[in-house]
Amino acid sequence: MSRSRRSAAGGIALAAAALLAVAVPTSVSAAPAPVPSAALPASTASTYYASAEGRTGTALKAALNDIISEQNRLSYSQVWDALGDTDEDPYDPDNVILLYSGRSQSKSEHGGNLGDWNREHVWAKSHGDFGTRTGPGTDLHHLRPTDVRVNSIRGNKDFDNGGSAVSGAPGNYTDGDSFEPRDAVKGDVARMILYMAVRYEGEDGFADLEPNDRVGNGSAPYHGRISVLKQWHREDPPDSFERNRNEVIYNEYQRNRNPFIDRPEWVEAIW
Ligand SMILES: [Ca+2]
Ligand SMILES: [Ca+2]
Ligand SMILES: [Ca+2]
Repeated sequence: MSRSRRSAAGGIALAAAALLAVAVPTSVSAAPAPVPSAALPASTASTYYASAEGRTGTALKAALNDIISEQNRLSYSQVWDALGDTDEDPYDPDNVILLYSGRSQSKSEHGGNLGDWNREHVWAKSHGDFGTRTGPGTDLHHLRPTDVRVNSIRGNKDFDNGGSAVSGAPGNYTDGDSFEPRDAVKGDVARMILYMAVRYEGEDGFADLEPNDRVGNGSAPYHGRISVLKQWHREDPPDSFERNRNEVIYNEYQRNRNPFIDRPEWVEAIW
């Protein structure tokens, strides 16, 4: 896993260097190009989030809910192929990268057998009891390919630090009431949970999903622990894989975005 991530960064650096080498001589007389925001081209950012700009707290959360609730919805069976695009291994278009184990595996090896990958609901689908119904049950912004066995070990546990090592998924830990993902996806997990809290406010036939600071939430529409998720969000900011995933969901599937990938500072502005 770490090897593909390191080479991803190296590849981007090389590509950027190549772009610079080409661009500099031809743009000598032009004004310097603006530095793009960390996540989103300025043209998209200024239009997509226009009604949220300058807000904080509940006003920001409400504005973002209005924006991201305009979306296309998938069936649960459509999620298989969609995850093949959103989570494609940047160095092997036949494979996806599994969230917790970091394994690169053939897109076609999905299903319910040991060694397959399947569709993990990062916001556990029992928390608010939405199951696999179109809506939160099929929302790509929190669905990820995972190893069948590791998905089962995670179950519907809340997220928190600690526990014993999960075999076959280096860097992941679990105990009786919580799960800690590997460092490289800690922030991804946090931003997925917080997306769900903003997107689902009890308005479309599903529960109002909200984070809290507990573990053992069971079937209540809450997910913990917010203090830990905020720490993970700070320690693992969005990278190119996560930003690309947001773009693919926006451009090719749902037409909505995860604001916390585009604008990480909005986590603190709300929570
Ligand atoms: Ca625990
Ligand atoms: Ca990450
Ligand atoms: Ca909510």
